[in-house]
Amino acid sequence: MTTRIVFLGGFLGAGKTTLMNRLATELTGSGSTVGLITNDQGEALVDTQFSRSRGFQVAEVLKGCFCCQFNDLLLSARGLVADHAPDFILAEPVGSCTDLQATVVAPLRSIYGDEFEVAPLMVLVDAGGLLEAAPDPETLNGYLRKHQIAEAEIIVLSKSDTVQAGDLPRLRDLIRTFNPPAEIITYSAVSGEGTKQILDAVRSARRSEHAPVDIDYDRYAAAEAELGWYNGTFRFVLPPQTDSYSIALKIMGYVSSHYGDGDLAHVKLLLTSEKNALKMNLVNGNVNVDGVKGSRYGEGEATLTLNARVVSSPDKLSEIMRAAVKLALGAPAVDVGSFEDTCFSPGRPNPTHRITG
Ligand SMILES: Nc1nc2c(ncn2[C@@H]2O[C@H](COP(=O)(O)OP(=O)(O)OP(=O)(O)O)[C@@H](O)[C@H]2O)c(=O)[nH]1
Ligand SMILES: [Mg+2]
Repeated sequence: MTTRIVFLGGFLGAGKTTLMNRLATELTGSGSTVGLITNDQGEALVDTQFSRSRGFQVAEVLKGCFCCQFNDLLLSARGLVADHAPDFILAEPVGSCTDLQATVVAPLRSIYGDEFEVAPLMVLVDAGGLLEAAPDPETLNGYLRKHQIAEAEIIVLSKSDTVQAGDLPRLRDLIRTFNPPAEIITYSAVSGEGTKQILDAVRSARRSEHAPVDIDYDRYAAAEAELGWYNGTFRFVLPPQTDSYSIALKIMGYVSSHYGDGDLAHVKLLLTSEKNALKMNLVNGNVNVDGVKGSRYGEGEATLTLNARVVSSPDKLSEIMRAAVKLALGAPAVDVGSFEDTCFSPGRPNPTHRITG
């Protein structure tokens, strides 16, 4: 028997984890079993902890994207199958990753087709982000975002609630200039628009059949290397009635004051204490809060997981993230008990397989 696997790609902050959790909720609600796979260049992921806090089975592929850690992806998928026999595996590649058709989808289809049924590649595109800045293939970031769109079989035009309805036809036309045959589904996690269409595509028996799209690995690698990639975990003790929301907002405020909105691809944090848990995201200058558990007030043993993907040198980013935490914990006078963090620029992608035929 094969397990259906659905890849949800798309640029940093496009809404992949939010959609993945929504789909998992809908699918489990209708009696299906679901396993999730998250992915990152580093370790200590907000996305994994958030998805686990929602009660889902989550496997992680760490220290490299699915293409470079293909064997880990395979082990993770097989582990979910062995332990939970999911009807669906939903997998979220790193947001700066592309060439998934050649390096992930094609190898799974051609080498492991007796184990996995690979759904058409879904790629999320942030409608608000697209309206603000169409991918300019002459820039490194634009080249990467354009390739992500070009290799998609289904484009999820996400966050439709952030643009005027009248702008949507223009955005769909823009997407078609990069990828004429792709199916485009307009989606909003806020209004629920498009959820049924996406679920229909996930549940259908339709398989990926797209051919890989040419790519210049020098430009792709240079686009990824523009980013500083910070993952940190801080542990401390919060006094009673500490305002977690205020701590999170101060961190985001400090980071925002040091970088332009266009450079802040995605900063996300999860702050959990014995009393509450709070997730906050900063994408393109917009802060979003997802209450995870309890009220805004935390207390007791607390853990802060902080992930930032910013156009920056790693040294500068690391310094700013540490300073942000120090400043935010200064007002309630909390001592950072312990922390570990890493910050780097992603290395050149070196895929395990690359099937271009
Ligand atoms: N307004 C609006 N916000 C959304 C929507 N979908 C996601 N978001 C918000 O966008 C932010 C980023 O969403 P994520 O799901 O974490 O994005 P992602 O693509 O997984 O990001 P990376 O893992 O960093 O690549 C979060 O604050 C979400 O709440 C949407 O449809 N509308
Ligand atoms: Mg994510």
